[in-house]
Amino acid sequence: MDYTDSDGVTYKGASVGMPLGNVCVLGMGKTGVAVVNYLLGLGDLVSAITLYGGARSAEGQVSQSLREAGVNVVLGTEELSGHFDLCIASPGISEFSDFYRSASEHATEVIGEPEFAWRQSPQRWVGITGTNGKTTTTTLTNQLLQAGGLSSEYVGNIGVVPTSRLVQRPKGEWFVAELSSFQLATSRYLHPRVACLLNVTPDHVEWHKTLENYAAAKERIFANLDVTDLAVVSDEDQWCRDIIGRLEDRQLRVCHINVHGDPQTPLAAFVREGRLVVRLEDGEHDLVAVENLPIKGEHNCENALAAAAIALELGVSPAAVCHGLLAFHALEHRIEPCGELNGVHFVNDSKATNTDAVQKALTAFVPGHIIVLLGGHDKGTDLAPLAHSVAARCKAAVCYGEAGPRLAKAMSDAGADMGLTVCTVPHMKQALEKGMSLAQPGDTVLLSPACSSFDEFKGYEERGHIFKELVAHRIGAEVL
Ligand code: UMA
Repeated sequence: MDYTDSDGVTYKGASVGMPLGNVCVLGMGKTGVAVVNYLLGLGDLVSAITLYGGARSAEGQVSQSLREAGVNVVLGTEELSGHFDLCIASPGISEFSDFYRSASEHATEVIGEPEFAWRQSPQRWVGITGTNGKTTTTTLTNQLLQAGGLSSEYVGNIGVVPTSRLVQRPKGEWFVAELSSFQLATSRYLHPRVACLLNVTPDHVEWHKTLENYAAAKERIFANLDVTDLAVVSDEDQWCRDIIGRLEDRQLRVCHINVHGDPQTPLAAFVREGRLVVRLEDGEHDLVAVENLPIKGEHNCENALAAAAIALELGVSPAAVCHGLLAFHALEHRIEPCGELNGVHFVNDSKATNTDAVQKALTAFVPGHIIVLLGGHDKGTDLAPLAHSVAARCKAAVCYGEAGPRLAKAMSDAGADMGLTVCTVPHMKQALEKGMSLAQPGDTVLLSPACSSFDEFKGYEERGHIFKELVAHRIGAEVL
């Protein structure tokens, strides 16, 4: 199963224009529905389409209209029956679930959705993964490619199902794909021209079962790279450094990212004397000063280095990269400034759903002037490293929600001798009130919760919106 395009390039494992046989799709969310709609458009290349909605799926408008279009929709079960040539699984369905296991027993092959989209349209993919920073880097990379006059769009975990964009995808367009560990775990031939790994820190163990599996899923982004491709990898955590070692054993081109200094490798993206520098085979590009980047914090500097390296590799001029970097502002819910009152700044970092994201966010502000609001649904993560950073950088930690008492204990244990004020309140609203009462001019009240939001909200977006509304309300009330 290989495909050679009109430019004579062969893509191993791609299946453009080939018969797919009897296909089944797992999951009836965004991914499942997009894949089924695409399959319906393939006509005779697909002999039958079955959609399994999962144990909790129920009859509704979506299932009804898909049935009318000729899809065999099976709801309320995770047990497949019959035999399928190919099964495409939604990313939320763990490889270790009964649903996935049943699919493996009833299908010749089970793959994830980005793998399927790649097989159908394998040219010009950039893949970006990592525990944190994926969405910012994906968005910024897409913007830099466009700044350089390239045609590109972002797809993937960021919220745009790649398969949903295939029909209208123009020839020559780049797909800048944010790829989650869920999506990568089930990939096989997926072969980006540039693949980027930003970091690996503990997350999503409930899906992958072990941290080793999680890291291995991330590493799959590089599985099919060859010597003409580029791997862009941070060398700042041990998981990434181990992966770099294996990539270099394969003689691949690896661009090391390091915000603390020149890694002295032939290909590198790093900070030197406060400026972003990217070194590729064509020489060194001194880009912009870190302080002029609109996105703040060490981790954002790393994201900018990664995006710049990718764009330069793909032929964007250094001038266009600089222009794009200086024009790129924070995304919603990621260290997003959302108001100021009497010299106190308010920042919404609701997207920080794990401890590592909070530790990174803390680097964006003046040490000793941060009041961090931590709390939400307790994921049971080890809190010691976070507590150490909070104690070193913050003047106060206000803990709330289900995880509030455990967070407060960890913060108190680490901050007892360092003057850290620690308080516990029931909900986010009271955490903001408490934070405001502790703040003085020059301080930042930072919502960077380190937890998911499901004890109080529908998701991190809702939490962030409500936080911003509360801040706006308080600012308005004080001003009036
Ligand atoms: N389902 C089951 N059992 C399960 C899980 C899912 O039956 O255990 C079925 C149900 O029918 C359900 C459907 O699958 O309705 C939902 O599928 P899904 O959970 O894969 O969600 P989608 O709507 O298809 O969205 C997915 C990604 N979701 C997940 O990875 C959980 C979205 O990432 C992604 O934006 C979208 O595809 C497009 O690529 C979200 C996410 O939370 C934002 N990602 C994680 C993260 O960023 O941390 C990885």
